[in-house]
Amino acid sequence: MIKNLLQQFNLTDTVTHYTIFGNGLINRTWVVDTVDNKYILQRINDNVFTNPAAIDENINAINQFLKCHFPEYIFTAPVFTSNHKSLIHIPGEGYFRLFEFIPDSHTYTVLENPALAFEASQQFGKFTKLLADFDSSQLKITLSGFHNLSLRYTQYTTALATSSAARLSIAQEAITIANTYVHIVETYETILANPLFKKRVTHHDTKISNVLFNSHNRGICVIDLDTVMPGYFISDVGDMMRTYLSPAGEEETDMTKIEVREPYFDAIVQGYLSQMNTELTTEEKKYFVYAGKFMIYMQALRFLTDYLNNNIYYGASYELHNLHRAINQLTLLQLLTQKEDALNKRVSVFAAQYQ
Ligand code: GN1
Ligand code: MG
Repeated sequence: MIKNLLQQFNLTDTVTHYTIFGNGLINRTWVVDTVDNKYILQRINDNVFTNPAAIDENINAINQFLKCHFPEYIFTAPVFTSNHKSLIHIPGEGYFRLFEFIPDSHTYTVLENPALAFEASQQFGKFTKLLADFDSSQLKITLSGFHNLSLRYTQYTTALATSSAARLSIAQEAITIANTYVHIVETYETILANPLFKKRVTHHDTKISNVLFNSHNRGICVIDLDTVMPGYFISDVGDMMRTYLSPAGEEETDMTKIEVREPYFDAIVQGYLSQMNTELTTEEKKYFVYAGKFMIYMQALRFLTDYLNNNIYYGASYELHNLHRAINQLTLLQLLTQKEDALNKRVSVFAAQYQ
C-alpha cells in the first residue's frame, strides 16, 4: 500500500526503506528513505479529523503566505503528486500526505534542558507572529471546539450523567478534585467576552516533538499543522506549560515524580515574549500562568471524560489508563496552582525586560 501511494509521487523505484516514526496518539507517521532523499509520510486519522481536506487547504494557504512574505522561513509544506494534489485518498486505507524531511533536523520526544524549551517557545511565538497579517478567519476549522473549555466541560458533565456506576465509583476521587477547578472554566468565559483577547493563527499542539531543531539545537520551525486554527495565545503557551514543566509526562503513573520546574517556566515565557511581546496586549500578558491551568485542566477533563466513556477517543493500553492520565494532569494542575503567585511575579519582570 505504501509503495502504491509513493508511486503517485513518482517515488516507487527509488524507495530503499520505510519505518514507523514518532509517537502521536492520533495520526500514523512513517519515515521513508529513497536513494536521494528522505520523506515523512502521514496518514490522517479521519475518525478524529473528519474533514482532512480542510487541513490540506489550511497548510497550503499558510505556505503561500509565508513563501510570499517570509521566503527565508523554512516551512514543511506537503509535496504535490504528479496530479497536483497534496492529499491522497485511498478508499479503505485513509488520507495521506508526504513531506520532505528537512536536512540535518531532529526532534525531541523528551525535553532535555530549559534552552530547548526557550527555542521551542520562540518558534511557536515566531509562527504566530509571522502570520500576524494573515487573516486567521480564513482558516478552516479542522476540529470544531478543539480548545473550547466550556465544551470540554459540558462533555465531561454529560459523561458523568451517562457513565456506568462502576466507572463513576472508581473515578470518584478524581471527579471530586476535578470539580473543585470549575472556576478555570468561568475565567475562560470571561476571556471569550474580553475584546482585549485577540484571535490569532494558533498552532494548538505545542509539544516538544512538534519543533524541528538543527545540529546546534537552535529551533528551525514548527511542524504538525493539523490543528492550526484561529485561537488564543493561552492554547499554545498553556500546552507548553502542560508538557514542558514537569520532568514526568502525562503517561507517568508515579504521581510523586510530577513537578513544576521554574527554569522551564521562565524559558517558555521568555522564548514566547522574545517574539510576541509587542503583539500581546497588556491584558493578555496577565494570563501566562492561567494559560497553563487552562490547558492542564482541559486535558484532565478530556482524559477523565474518555475514561468515563469507555476509552473511545484516546487509546488505552489498560482499563484505567485514561483515569491515570487524568489523575496525572490533576496533580500537575495542583502543583502549578500552588506556585501561581510566585510565577506571575516572574512574568511581570520578563515582560518589562522585553519592552
Ligand atoms: C493528542 O496525537 P497527539 O499526541 O499529537 C490530542 C491532543 C492532546 C494529546 C495528549 C487531535 O495529540 O489534543 O493534548 O493527544 N490531539 C487531538 O497526549 O485530539
Ligand atoms: Mg498532533
